[in-house]
Amino acid sequence: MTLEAVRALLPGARSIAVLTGAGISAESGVPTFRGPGGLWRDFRPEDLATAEAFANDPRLVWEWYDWRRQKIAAAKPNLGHYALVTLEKRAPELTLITQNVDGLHPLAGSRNLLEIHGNLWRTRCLSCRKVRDSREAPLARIPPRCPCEGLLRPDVVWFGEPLPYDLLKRAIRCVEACDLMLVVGTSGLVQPAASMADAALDRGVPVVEINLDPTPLSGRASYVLQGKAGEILPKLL
Ligand code: BV8
Ligand code: ZN
Repeated sequence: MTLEAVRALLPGARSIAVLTGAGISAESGVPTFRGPGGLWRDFRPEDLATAEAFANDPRLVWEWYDWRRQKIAAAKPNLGHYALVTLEKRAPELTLITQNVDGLHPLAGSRNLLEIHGNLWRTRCLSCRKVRDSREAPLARIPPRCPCEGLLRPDVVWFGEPLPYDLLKRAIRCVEACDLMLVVGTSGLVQPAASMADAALDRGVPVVEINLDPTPLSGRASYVLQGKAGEILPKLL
């Protein structure tokens, strides 16, 4: 049974790298990007999550983020998030790399966390560049403005924008140092996150995919556990 084989790998793992995507928050009621219900007013994420879309229509882009912030404000971490917190406590070393911007991993208690696509609970001012925490949902004013009168944007990485260099460097370094990698709830379509598993596979390190559906990684992963992250991860503990 694959689940037993993967469970047997955990006690001996010295350094675990975990990569998560929107699928780990699905059971918390947070819509995924490419699954059913993930769309908003028939827009594709690639159409709205760009600097061009924001420059053209900051109000539309902020209406989408305000909708997501309200959904996420009502969401709680699920058993998948908490299982990764437990695993981080047990393993000698575990780095959690997430593409998610929903803030549910830090809320669940994950510490060694790299939010490589940013966090939608932070804003950045286009004028004075100040980054702030902002928990207001719904936003009182759309688009929100800085006290300096500058336009605020969500502090997330949009398509066509580079990932924060230090976070990306740390993520690649931990994948290159790990002796086990878990890839949970990601469709494996967005780069550079989607290529991280290759850095582990190329070194012969076991890569375990946990996903509802097959993805481009499934054919190369060492183990594929098909199902819900909130059900599978606790069973691995
Ligand atoms: C960069 C933040 C270079 C915003 C996100 C052509 C033109 C332009 C660019 C490109 C191009 N081709 C490639 C690129 C690069 C581009 C890219 O990859 N595009 C894709 C669409 C082809 N990448 C970029 O632009 C990146 N930057 O390359 O910069 C550069 C370098 C130097 C200088 C200038 C530029 C930036 C990418 C980051 C984009 N930002 N988000 C926001 O979220 O608002 S990406 C967005 O997608 C989210 O972060 C999300 O996490 C991410 C990936 O999606 P997933 O997490 O995988 O979610 P998805 O819905 O797709 O899948 C869910 C999965 O879960 C499914 O498999 C499902 O089966 C599974 N699931 C569902 N329920 C469960 C489950 N699994 C388990 N349990 C469940 N219960
Ligand atoms: Zn400002």
